[in-house]
Amino acid sequence: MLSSNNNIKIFIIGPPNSGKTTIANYLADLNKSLSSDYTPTQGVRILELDQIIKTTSKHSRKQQQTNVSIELWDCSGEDRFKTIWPNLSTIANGLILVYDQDNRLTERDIDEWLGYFSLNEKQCMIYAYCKENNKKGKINHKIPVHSVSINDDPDSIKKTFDGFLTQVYLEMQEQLENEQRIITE
Ligand SMILES: Nc1nc2c(ncn2[C@@H]2O[C@H](COP(=O)(O)OP(=O)(O)O)[C@@H](O)[C@H]2O)c(=O)[nH]1
Ligand SMILES: [Mg+2]
Repeated sequence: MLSSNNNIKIFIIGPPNSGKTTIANYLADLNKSLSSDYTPTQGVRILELDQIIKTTSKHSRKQQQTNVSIELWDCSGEDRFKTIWPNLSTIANGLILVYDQDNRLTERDIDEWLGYFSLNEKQCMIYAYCKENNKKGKINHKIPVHSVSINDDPDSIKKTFDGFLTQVYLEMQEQLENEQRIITE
């Protein structure tokens, strides 16, 4: 199926209470103050944001700007909702796994979380979320792991997200070109 490149769906998954909703709200410019009451997300909530992606054309080397609309799918981390993920994986363009650095995941846990979605490495990113200035819980994985904190350095969340978005967009473009090549061959 040919996909439109201007609508990008990014799924945010990870254990309950790890910071997924906080990060999604921050990226969508919703609320910037933290509430101490924890309300687990039920199922999934979708946040929409518009953004400009800057890339360099492969052919002319010219700078290009593309307006994209992004859907952030902020998913519940509870086990009972995981069964629908393999189906949703067909519409996902990118996947962000968030874990709390105080409750770090093992490499195997990470593979299990990412395994619900059949996306390639370029379509995935991991946030090691830090609530209390503890930057020790970052683990190594072949998927890039970014240690982030909303209190300490919120800009790094935005910066790493923007970089990831460009990577996802380029990957979508490549997949679209491959689909078009197959059709015209
Ligand atoms: N102290 C502190 N609490 C935080 C921070 N970020 C998030 N929280 C709290 O951690 C809890 C879980 O966050 P949430 O984003 O809802 O996690 P989710 O279940 O992964 O969506 C909430 O009560 C947040 O207010 C932080 O930087 N510092
Ligand atoms: Mg949540």
